[in-house]
Parts: sequence; structure tokens; C-alpha cells
Amino acid sequence: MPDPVTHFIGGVPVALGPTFAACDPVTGREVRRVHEADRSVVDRAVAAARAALPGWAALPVAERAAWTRRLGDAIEERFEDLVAAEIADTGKSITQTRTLDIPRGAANFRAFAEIAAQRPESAFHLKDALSYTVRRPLGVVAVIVPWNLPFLLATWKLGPCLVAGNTVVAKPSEHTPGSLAVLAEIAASIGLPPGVLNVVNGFGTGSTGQFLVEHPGVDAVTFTGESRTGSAIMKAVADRVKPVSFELGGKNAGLVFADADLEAAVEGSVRSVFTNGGQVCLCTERLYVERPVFGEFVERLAEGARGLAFGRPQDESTVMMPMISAEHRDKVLSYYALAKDEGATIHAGGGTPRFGDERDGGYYVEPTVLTGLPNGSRVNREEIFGPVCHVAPFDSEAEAVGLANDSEYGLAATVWTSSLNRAHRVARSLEAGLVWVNTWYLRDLRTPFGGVRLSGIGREGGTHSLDFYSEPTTITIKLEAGHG
Ligand code: NAD
Ligand code: 6OD
Repeated sequence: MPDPVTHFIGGVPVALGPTFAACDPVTGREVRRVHEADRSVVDRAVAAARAALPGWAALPVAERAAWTRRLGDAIEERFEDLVAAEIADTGKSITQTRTLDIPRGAANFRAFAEIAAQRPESAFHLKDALSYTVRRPLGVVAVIVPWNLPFLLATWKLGPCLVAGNTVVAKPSEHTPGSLAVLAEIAASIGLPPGVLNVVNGFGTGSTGQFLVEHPGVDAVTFTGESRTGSAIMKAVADRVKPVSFELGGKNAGLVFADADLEAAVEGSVRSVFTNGGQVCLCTERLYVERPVFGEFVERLAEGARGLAFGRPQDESTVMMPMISAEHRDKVLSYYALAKDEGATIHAGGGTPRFGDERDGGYYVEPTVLTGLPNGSRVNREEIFGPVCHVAPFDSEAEAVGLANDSEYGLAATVWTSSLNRAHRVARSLEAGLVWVNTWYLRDLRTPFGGVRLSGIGREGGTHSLDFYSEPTTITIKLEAGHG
């Protein structure tokens, strides 16, 4: 990967625009510089995508699927480079990066190749007519993604978007340009037609992201990130009524019933609260536990939090990772301070770890378990996006469902119970796009993924993604009767 990191436009690296620093979250030190795309660079990327559109859109879906399959294969060939790029930007543990982030990149391209190539078409025979539907790509699509799962989330959009016949200008987060820079090299190395995939780097508001979504040559925007940013993008595209697909924030609830396998509920909750340093939109930040097991659950969860290994990213036993930036670390710590001010009891964490080495300059915070705050407190209402959860007791199923649904968000929820009836009853009462029972973040890429309320608009996954990335045209042909 070049330093400074370049844009990728029309199949070639483009080193234009001022540069900004990318820092290693493990140490806080600058590791490389990145070019920032101004309006003229964004113009150039959109023009390249537009020029490539007719040829790409005209390919049979089987050929586009062959290209995205090739991307999946080439990702495996560059696996360790992608792992290194992702770790350099995020400080993720090598074990997670090797088992989740990068493999899902390859799987995203392959899965959507299969889903698109095998998608059945339907026709309706009317009395004297035949009615059928063709799907056309949206055109040039802006793909804007966040820093928490940079490669997984970018490829989750790129796979279906490209296979549906669109061309793309993608913008990674300013914090995590590395893995998409490697993907651009991969696209060039396999000879993906120039302009089909373009990547521009830069910031959001007043910078590359805003220039991209506002650009008249961009036909649609697919975005994953904060709800507030989704709202700003929606305003920016309102005049042109561009289609938007939004995967936004969460304040996800977990319900633990007294009849649950407590060990599984504790282990599952440790995973759902602390994975990726709590920086996954699906992470649980509010736990509600039935009163008879509340005390034991809190104790065991706190013990689990204290036991999470803070090694270096390259150490296979490491679990905890730093926050992405000093700003985000300070935001998370401000919620720890707020919880203390509001009278919370802190059962684990609540501060920053000390290492006695260069990691003390990094962006680490302690995994934290809180109790004692009302559901209306800011800690229980606002997305923190760090390794922290609040645990509260409940006395009835109805109360638990009411507490879980009392949120402006509605992305994901977990339910821990051994009762099959309760599992079905509670799962369907939860106002969230995704509900896991006795597990968390178990995924089938064909199922709809997304949230309600502030958590997003639309669904991704399987044919739901393909539906967003294409527009149907219904064709009805009158047939003349009596000539057979
Ligand atoms: P963010 O909204 O700050 O940034 C996301 C991306 O949008 C970045 O590339 C950023 O540069 C760009 N951006 C920012 N302002 C913009 C603007 N005005 N116009 C165009 N682009 C703009 O989010 P983040 O801090 O990078 O990520 C964390 C957030 O993402 C959390 O809220 C988390 O819940 C959410 N998230 C949601 C999902 C999901 O699937 N629902 C997945 C991952 C992350
Ligand atoms: O697994 C996925 O497909 C997905 N979109 C995960 C989102 C995680 C949010 O941080």
C-alpha cells in the first residue's frame, strides 16, 4: 500500500489532494498519511464510474457474478495483506481479523454472486397479455462506510451493488483507508474493468463524503454509520430524491430470563457486549435480567469483563482492542464519568488500562459493567459504541419487553431463555430488525439485515440488497388472440 494512501479512479491510483494523518490506535502514533479528495477529485471519480456504467450494466449477470467471484478469490490470495492493513488502522486482534473481518469480505463477494446468478425471474400470463419484470441498476452508487468493521461492511455493500450492474465510488472512513486501498490493488490486479470500482479518501461533513453524496452524477447512496450522519445525508440528497439505504446506530437490548442456561447467557453476553471493543452496531449496551438471577449474572458478567485479555493485536490470545481514535475514546470515557455522576454502581472497569509501554499513548478503555441507572438515563438511551453495558433487573416478561422497546433505536436484540414458547413470544414482541435467541451475531447472508427507527432505512442481505441496488421495470405485452 502506498504512503500516502492514494485514491483509486478509473483503474489507477490517483495521488491528488492534501494529506492527513492516519494514526495507530494501539499507540496513538501517526503511521501513514492519506490523500483527501476535494470536489475535483470526487468529480473525476464520479465521471470514471459513469463512463464505465454502460459497459458494466450491459454484461449478463452471470458475467458480473464471475467478476465478483474472482474478487472473492483474490481476497483470499491477498489475505495476510488485508489482515495487516485492517489491524494497522484499527488495532483489532489478529484472531478476530482472521476469522471474521477478512473472510467475510471474500464471502460477501461470493455469496452475492450466487444469489444474483440464481435469482428466479417471474412472468404473469394475463388473459391476452404477458407481464414480466426486468431489473436495471440504479447507476453510479456512493458507498460510504464506517471504521468499526471497515472491510466487512464495505464488501457487504460492494458485492450486491456491483453484481446488480452499478458502478461505484466508495469512501471508507477517514480512520480506516487501508483495507479498501488493498481491495483497489486487487481490483486492478484481476483486471476489473476500469471505473467499475473507484475509491476516494477523506472526511465526511465539508469534505469528500459530503461532496460525494451531493454530486449530481451520483444516483443513489448506501451508507452505514451514525444515525445523525444518516440524517445529514438524507437532507443532502432530498432535492434529487436519491434512493438511500441506511444501516445506522443501535442501543441494543439483551433479555436474560431466569430459566436460561446462565453460563451460556453470561458467555454470550460477554461476546455481545465486548466484541470489537463494543464497536459493533449489534453490540448489547442494555441488559435486562430477571430478578432471581440478577445478582449472580452481574457478578459473572463483571468477572468475564475483567478477564478479557489486553494483549497486542498480533498476539493470538488478545481479545480487547483500542477505541478507534482519541476523540472516540474520550466520548466513551465521558459516558463512564456520566454514569458515575448519575450514581451508577461500577462492577468492572470504568477507566483506562495502564500498560507501562507505548500502548499508554493508545486509545484503550476498560470493559465496563454498570448497574443502578433508570431506563431514562442518558447512559441507557444514547449509543456509546464502546465496551460497556448497563444491567437492570426485571420482574415479568411484559416488563422486560417494555424496557427493551423503550428506545429510539431498534437494530438488534438478544433473548436468553430455555422456554421455546417464550423465545417465540418475546422475539416477535421486540421492536428490532434482528433478534437472536440463545446466541448473538450468527449470520446467514441471505436474511434481511437492518433496523427500525433511528437504526436505519431498508434492509440489506440476499435479495433485499439486490432489490435496493436495482429498479424494476414492469413490461406488459398485449398478445393478439386467435392466431394459434
Ligand atoms: P459516521 O457516521 O461518523 O461515519 C461513517 C462514514 O460516513 C465515514 O466514512 C464518514 O467519513 C462519512 N460521513 C460522515 N459525515 C458525512 C456526511 N455529512 N456526508 C457523507 N459522509 C459522511 O460513523 P462512524 O463513527 O464511522 O461509525 C460508527 C457508527 O456507525 C455507530 O453509530 C454505529 O452504530 C454505526 N454502524 C451501524 C451499522 C449497522 O449495520 N447498522 C454498522 C456499523 C456501524
Ligand atoms: O454482518 C453483517 O453483514 C453486518 N452488516 C454487520 C454489521 C455490523 C455493524 O457494526
